[in-house]
Parts: sequence; structure tokens; C-alpha cells
Amino acid sequence: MVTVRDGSAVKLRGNPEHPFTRGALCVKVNRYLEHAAAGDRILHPLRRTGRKGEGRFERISWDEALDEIAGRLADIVATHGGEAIWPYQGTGTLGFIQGEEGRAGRRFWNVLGASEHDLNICSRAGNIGLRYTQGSPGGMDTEDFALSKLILLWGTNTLTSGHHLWKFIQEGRANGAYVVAIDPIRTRTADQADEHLPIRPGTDAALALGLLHVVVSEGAEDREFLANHTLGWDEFRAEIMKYPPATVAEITGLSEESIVALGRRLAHTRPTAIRATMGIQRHAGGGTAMRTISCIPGVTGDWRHPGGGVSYSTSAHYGLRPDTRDDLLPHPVRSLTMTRLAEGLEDIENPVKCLWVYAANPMGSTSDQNRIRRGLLRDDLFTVVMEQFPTDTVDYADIVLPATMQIEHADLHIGYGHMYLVWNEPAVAPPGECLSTTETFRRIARHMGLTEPSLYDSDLELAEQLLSSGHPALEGITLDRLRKEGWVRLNYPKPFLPYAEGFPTPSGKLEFVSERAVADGLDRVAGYVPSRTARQKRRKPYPLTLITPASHTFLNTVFGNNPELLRRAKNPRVLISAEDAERRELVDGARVRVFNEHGEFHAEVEISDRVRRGVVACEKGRWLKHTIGGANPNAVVEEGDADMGRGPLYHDNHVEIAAV
Ligand SMILES: Nc1nc2c(c(=O)[nH]1)N[C@H]1C(S)=C(S)[C@@H](COP(=O)(O)OP(=O)(O)OC[C@H]3O[C@@H](n4cnc5c(=O)[nH]c(N)nc54)[C@H](O)[C@@H]3O)O[C@H]1N2
Ligand SMILES: Nc1nc2c(c(=O)[nH]1)N[C@H]1C(S)=C(S)[C@@H](COP(=O)(O)OP(=O)(O)OC[C@H]3O[C@@H](n4cnc5c(=O)[nH]c(N)nc54)[C@H](O)[C@@H]3O)O[C@H]1N2
Ligand SMILES: [Mo]
Repeated sequence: MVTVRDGSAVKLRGNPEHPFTRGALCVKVNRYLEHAAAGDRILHPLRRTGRKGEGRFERISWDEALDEIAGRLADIVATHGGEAIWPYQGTGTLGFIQGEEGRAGRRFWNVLGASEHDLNICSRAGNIGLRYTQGSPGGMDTEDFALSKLILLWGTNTLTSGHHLWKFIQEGRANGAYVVAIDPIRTRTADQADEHLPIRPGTDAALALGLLHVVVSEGAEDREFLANHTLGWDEFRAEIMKYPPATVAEITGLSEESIVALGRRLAHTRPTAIRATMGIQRHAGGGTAMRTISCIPGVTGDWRHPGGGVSYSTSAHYGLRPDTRDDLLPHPVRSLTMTRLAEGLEDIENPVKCLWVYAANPMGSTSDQNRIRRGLLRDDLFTVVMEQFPTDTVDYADIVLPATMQIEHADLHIGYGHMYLVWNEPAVAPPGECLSTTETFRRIARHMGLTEPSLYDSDLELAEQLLSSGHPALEGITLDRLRKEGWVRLNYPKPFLPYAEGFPTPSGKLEFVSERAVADGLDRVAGYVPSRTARQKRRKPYPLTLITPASHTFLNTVFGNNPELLRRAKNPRVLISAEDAERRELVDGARVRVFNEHGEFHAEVEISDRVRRGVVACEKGRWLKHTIGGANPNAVVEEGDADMGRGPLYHDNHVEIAAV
């Protein structure tokens, strides 16, 4: 809720009546108004005057910018074909009108025949893994954690990356729930849990199988559920039998006792809720890890109990279907993969001639930073960046277009951790000459003389189209009502049993074995695929496993230029165990380089018992230009693929550390 005085936003607060947030904001969004009014905000179109990467620009008018863009795009389409354009859309906003969920701008790109953009950077591997088992990545209503008796926080840092859930966990605890954090790092969430299992990275599927081994040994599997609601139990049971606790202790680096103890708890505690978010799947075996973890409630029957099941994301429950008008494509086009930006920019057969970046900051957020830089330096690449701030990516742009922020444009939002549809009414007029994503594309289309009428649909028309998908979750939810009430809960009962009427898999059951997985070249039975770093325990010359999780003070790279948040975040730190530090003669606070064959970044060493031996951690989200050494952890992240959907490998890299 924004208070406006004389046309300016003067106060921002959460709405205390919102059932999920109850008015709480996070440390970052608390500073949103200050951020929107920041002195470095981009307010006008810019044209590059210096060399690429220097970040020197001159102010130009929108007309000049549109002239140049229209000319260059028409030229590229005529000479190289539309597929030479890569519309590189990121997660800067997840809105259905302005952002990636609605695939804003795609109708325009379809008319030009631009390449498809596969936005797989965040949660894809896990989504696919869950689809094999459950048929959908959609899981529990997170509010139902208040009903759970055992809560596993598995590869998720709730208090940092999604703190609204915490109050429901606390409600569950008040009713006797036991909370276990499973994370190689003792995060602030792990600190608050009843128990922390410091698992070796990339071995979670083995732990899932080991826990189920104990469940089966206890005779606690839900036979009725297995018989009527699952597929392939005999085969999956045989897989489980390969993972007795002693073997799993060996693989995961956890004690056999702790595995047996948790297995027994799991065997005898109904309902058990598993909150597993994106941390686990940023690994070479990450899709499989989510697939196998999601088999657990199939064995325990937790899906039949309110407060039981798996929670990864709720976004699949919404049923909004953006109409990107793929019928407008002049011919089928290739798809370029977001996690493979460096590779895409190196393609000489079918070169990318225009990189159009919006709501993304690949210089800071994407794997293999040094190769991306080389790609962005290409003289023959026409780069346009739609941005709010002079990010590291903006420095490489030919043309920069000033973008609105949340308080200045209309949008329709879902959540991936809750069940409400939210309307975002603009509170103030955009500053300077900033334009929303939709308005920017409407203006370019008009400037290019494009006649397709749907390119000119207004934001409210787009919202109406989204809401009229006919999905039962949206029944009775009109735009009028949303605008009046601000948010509306989806049409689902409370508590919510998402799979009470069966699973949306081919068999209608929870599938421990999957023919679709076989067709995709994967194992038939859910099992264990180690991550790269778990596969090679002692790989020289880069023996340490680097994890790069969410930062408490930044949102990916958003807010990475906010002076107060930068002050609080202090210098980047790399956490290392005392044994690993000692072996390298590193002292606490020393400046080090973290490096491998791909590059290096600098940080201060923090010797800490929060990380297990062999594991080091440094948070994501730093701007290169505001960081010592001018690089962030993505300089050492390999541009490789997870086992599903070509997901990224952010937590699965080998490094070495040395004093500078
Ligand atoms: N404050 C803040 N909040 C955010 C974000 C942010 O940048 N800052 N980003 C937002 C976005 S876009 C996303 S996708 C989510 C991401 O938020 P999360 O889903 O929480 O993902 P991560 O922070 O990548 O990782 C979560 C935890 O997984 C652990 N982990 C890493 N590897 C493994 C493993 O092999 N096994 C296990 N068991 N654990 C492992 C990490 O140590 C980390 O503590 O957060 C959102 N919320
Ligand atoms: N090492 C490492 N790297 C990671 C991760 C990790 O765990 N470790 N996590 C990954 C994850 S989960 C994600 S989702 C990606 C995020 O990576 P990206 O999708 O590249 O997103 P951000 O880095 O947050 O940059 C978003 C940019 O969009 C701008 N922006 C915000 N709103 C708008 C808008 O309405 N319009 C326009 N035009 N611009 C806007 C912001 O100013 C910001 O500069 O990063 C990934 N990078
Ligand atoms: Mo993300």
C-alpha cells in the first residue's frame, strides 16, 4: 500500500489484512520507495558514446531511440532473418502483464519472427522432476504448514528467501510440529530449526531413498495409498532397498543415527510437510533430486492429510494462460536457452545479431560471466537493454530504454509461495520518460508501422484476457473485483488437498516410474543422480564445492546498488570451515580469490562452522561494479546443464581459494 502526497509516493507498507503477508515486508522491499527515487535511476533513453562495457552514454529522445531501433531491427530481419533477434527476458518482474509470467512483448517478437527465449534460469529442473511424479509442480497451500506435525525444510532458506511462510511454520510448531533443516549450510533458517542435517551437496535423492528405507523397515508405508494412488511401487521399493542408512550415511556425509532417527520420525508422523524449493535443483542431479523427494508422500500417504505433501511452488495452481499469439509467427523459430547465453552469443552458424535484454541482468546473474562479457563486447551485436538502473549489463548496451517500477505500472501478479491473485494498480506517474514494458512494445510496434491489432491491446485488456481462461481456480474472479479488493484467493478449499481427485499424470496416479522420463532419456524409476561435485569428491586442482545461495539483502541483483543495503551487506564473504582455511593458511577476514578454470572473484574469508568441510559459500546478487575485484560468483559458475530442462548449476561448482 502506497501513500501518495502531491503526486509522489511517500510511504509504503504491507497490508495487514493480507492473509499471507499480514503486512510484513522484507528488508529489501522496505526500501522500495527510496530505491524508486534513487539518484542513479535511468530516466531517459540513452545511446552509447563510449566503447562497449564502459557505460558512457548520451541522452536521446524517445523518437531518436525508436528510429534507431526500428531501423536496426528491420535491417537485421531483412539480412539475417528474425531468428537473429534474441529477446532475453529475465525475472526482474514476474508480473503477468509486464513480466516474464505473461511473456510480455512476445506478440511483438512473434510478428518479427524472433527466436523463442526459454526462461529456464530459476526453477525449471525441479519443475520437470516434479512433473514426472506428480504430473504438476504445484504442491501444498503453504498456509497448511500450520497443520503439519513434521516439517522438512529441504534445500530452502525460508527466513531469507521466503519469510512469509515462517509464521505458518511457527503455528505448526505451537501445535507440536518438529522442524528439520536439510542444508549443507547452517543458514539462519537452520539456526531456528529443531534439528539441522548438514548434508553433502548434491546427495539429497540418496537421503530421500535412505529415509524411505527406514519407513519401509518400520512397516510404515501407507499400503492403501500405494495400492490405489501410485504407479510402480515394486520397482521403486527395489530402488529404495539399495539405500540402507549405512550406505546413505557414506554418500551424504550425515551420521547413520541421524538418518535412522529422521526416518523413524517420518515413518510415524502424519502429516509431514516437505518444503523443498530451488536450492537443491541448481545441481547436475537436481531435477532427479526433486523427482525422488516428491516420491516420499507417495509412500507415506501424506497427500491424503491436510498439512501433508510437498511444497515447491504454487504457481501451477493459478490457471492464467497468457495468449502470446504464436499464430503470428511467420514460420517456426528456434528456441534459445537463457542459461546458455554465453554459448548463444558465440554461435557463428546462426549468429545472434540483436540481444534485447529486459528485466534481466545477465552480467551479474548468469553463468560463466567472462564468456558473457566477451559475447557482449562483440561489435556486430546490437544490444538494447530496458532498465531502471545502470547495471553491469547496461554498460554493454547500444541503446538503453528507461523502465518503470512496480509503483508506476499496472500488473497482475501471482505468487509461487501462496494462493492469491494480486492486482497492482499504479500509484504514481512514471518519473522522467520511463515507460512500462507493454507501453514500450506498443510504441515500437507503432513506430515500425506494424498493423497486427493485438499488439496494441491495453494493459486492462490484457488483464481481462488472462482472467478469462475458464480455469476453475479463477471462477468469479473478475478484474473489477480484483481492482476493488486488491487480492483474491484462488477458488480452492481450505485446507487444500491438491491431489484429492488424482494426479495429472498419464496414469492419474503418483508415478514412481515414468514412461515420460524414459522418453526424455532418463531413468524409468526415480532414483539418485549425484551432482557433479558429489560425483568427484577429490577433484584437483579445484577441490572445494561452491554454493551461491540467495542473499538476505539483495533480490538476485536487484537492490545491489542500494547504498544502505550495500552498507549492511558489507564486503562479499566466502564461508569456509576451519579445517579448509587452515590447510590454506587463511586467516579470518583475509581477502581471497575464489577461482577455477572459468575465472575468479574476490571476497573476504569468513571462517565458520556454518559450512561443512569441503564446502564454501558466497551469496549471489552483487553488482560487479560495486564489488572488490569486479566479479561475482558467476565468474566461476560453469555454463553447464542440470539433468532436466538445461537448468543452471549455481550450487555445483569446483573451486580453489587463495589469499590475494
Ligand atoms: N532475500 C532474497 N530472497 C529471495 C531471492 C534473493 O535473491 N534474495 N531470490 C528469489 C528467487 S528468484 C528464488 S528462485 C528463490 C530462491 O531461494 P531458495 O529456493 O531458498 O534457493 P537458494 O537460495 O538457491 O538455495 C536455498 C538453500 O539450498 C541450499 N542448498 C544448495 N545446494 C544444496 C544441496 O545440494 N542440498 C540441499 N539440501 N541444500 C542445498 C543452500 O545452501 C541454500 O541455503 O528465492 C527468492 N527469494
Ligand atoms: N550464482 C548464482 N546466480 C544466480 C542464482 C543463484 O542461485 N546463484 N539464482 C538465479 C535465479 S533464481 C534467478 S531468478 C536469476 C535472476 O536473474 P535475472 O533474471 O537476470 O534477474 P536480476 O539479476 O534480478 O535482474 C533483473 C533486472 O531487471 C530489472 N527490472 C526489474 N523490474 C523491471 C521491470 O519491470 N522492467 C524492466 N525492464 N526491468 C526491470 C532490475 O532493475 C534488474 O536489473 O539469477 C540467477 N542467478
Ligand atoms: Mo529465481
